[in-house]
Amino acid sequence: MAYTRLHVVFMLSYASDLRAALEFLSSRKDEVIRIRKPVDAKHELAAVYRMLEGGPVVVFENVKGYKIPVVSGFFSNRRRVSELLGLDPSDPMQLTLRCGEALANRVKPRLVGDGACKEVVVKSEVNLMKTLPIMKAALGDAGHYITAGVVFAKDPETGNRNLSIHRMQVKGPNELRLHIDKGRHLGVILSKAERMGVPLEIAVAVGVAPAVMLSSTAKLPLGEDELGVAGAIQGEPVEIVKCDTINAEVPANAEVVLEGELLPDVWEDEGPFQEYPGTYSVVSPAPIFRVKAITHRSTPLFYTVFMRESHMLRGIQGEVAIYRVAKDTSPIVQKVHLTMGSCGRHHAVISVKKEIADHEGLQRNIICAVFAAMREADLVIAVDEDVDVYNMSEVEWALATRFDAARGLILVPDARSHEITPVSREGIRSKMGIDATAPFQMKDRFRRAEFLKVDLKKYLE
Ligand SMILES: Cc1cc2nc3c(=O)[nH]c(=O)nc-3n(C[C@H](O)[C@H](O)[C@H](O)COP(=O)(O)O)c2cc1C
Ligand SMILES: [Mn+2]
Repeated sequence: MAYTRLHVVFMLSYASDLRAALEFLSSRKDEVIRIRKPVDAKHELAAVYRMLEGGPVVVFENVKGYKIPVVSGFFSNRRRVSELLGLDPSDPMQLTLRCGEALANRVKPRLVGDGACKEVVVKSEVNLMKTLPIMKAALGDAGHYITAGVVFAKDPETGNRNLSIHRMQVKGPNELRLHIDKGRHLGVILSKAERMGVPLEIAVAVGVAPAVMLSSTAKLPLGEDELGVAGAIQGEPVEIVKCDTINAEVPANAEVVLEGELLPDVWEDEGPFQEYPGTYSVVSPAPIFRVKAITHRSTPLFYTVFMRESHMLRGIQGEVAIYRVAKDTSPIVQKVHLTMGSCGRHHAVISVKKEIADHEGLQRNIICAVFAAMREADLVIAVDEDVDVYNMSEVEWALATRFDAARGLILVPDARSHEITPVSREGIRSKMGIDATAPFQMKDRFRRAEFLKVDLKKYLE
């Protein structure tokens, strides 16, 4: 489907506003399901969502004991993400390229005086569980968790803003424990505050524009503001407002905002929680987030993220990182895909176009570069440009017809992956590269049979 320039500009507004996006999707067939039957936030909501995961956006309108609906699933489906960004959904690679461009051409946020996120301000007697439909998802989870909270923090030394998503376990009326993985900027910033002996003020926005959500997983160096990426994705500056009780800014159109501070040097047990691989995390120490104020829209939506959406949010930005390094290694790279079956991070499929004899072999250099580009990339499969990297059945066809294990397998024993993967030994895991490309010299032998191009619609009328 061809998109005119005007169409793209029009569609971009959906990336800058969650409500506009929901309205747009609601006007289309099968994009949004509204569950009107009462659902318990404890276990039931997650169980129902799991049955619908990967399909429509789901709005739970009647969460038992709450007036606020739960919404989830904008990012559970790649086609939908492409459409929200005004891209052609039939070419999933556009999304990777668009997010890559956004990293290179950032648009700074704009401070405004007031925002819808402050229509209601609760400063006294903050009670998280009473106010917000915070779910308990898996049966073995330790408690109720906020899963879609974008943390806005400022480096106490430089004042630079940082965005990242962290799961948060409710531990009291105004207290959460916030999980921070190794290497996260929030962890670095918090340890600076701890060294200074001061609390780290943070704001957590739950329910933000799709562009802000997508930028919160962008891979930037410490000190660079992810909001600049969001501005570039949505094609206009993100409007931000000052918080009421702390020195931080949040998107003016956020649905719900928690203002508060991470206490210095107080870490308590958090978990277990169903981690991204679908297994439970081990209990580990986490900083305490003391909430001072909750602000929200007059009729807020409470955003909640489940597994597939989390895979997609990370996977897209992972592809951006892989594509950049792979393309720098050799321009024969065409498309990259981090598969959903590997949680959007462990398995990459890369297509290459070998045009001259000297291109032979480069696909293997590229495989090694991808191992280096992303530490969780444990399996990298190189295929030719005639294989659809987004279709795992196609990829399997390439393995069946173009891969010989004795010649095309690259093994790197005991490299570093993600420590949460149960099979890794505290993060140590072997990497496997598979060269499923046809040897350039024998291209003809591997050529796929061609057929006449026809327009099927004409025959179905
Ligand atoms: C839904 C979702 C949940 C996440 N939960 C956590 C978490 O609990 N702890 C964590 O350290 N990272 C978590 N992440 C990953 C970080 O948000 C992500 O890597 C981010 O880019 C880190 O930002 P930074 O580069 O500024 O540190 C999550 C990501 C998503 C999409
Ligand atoms: Mn960062």
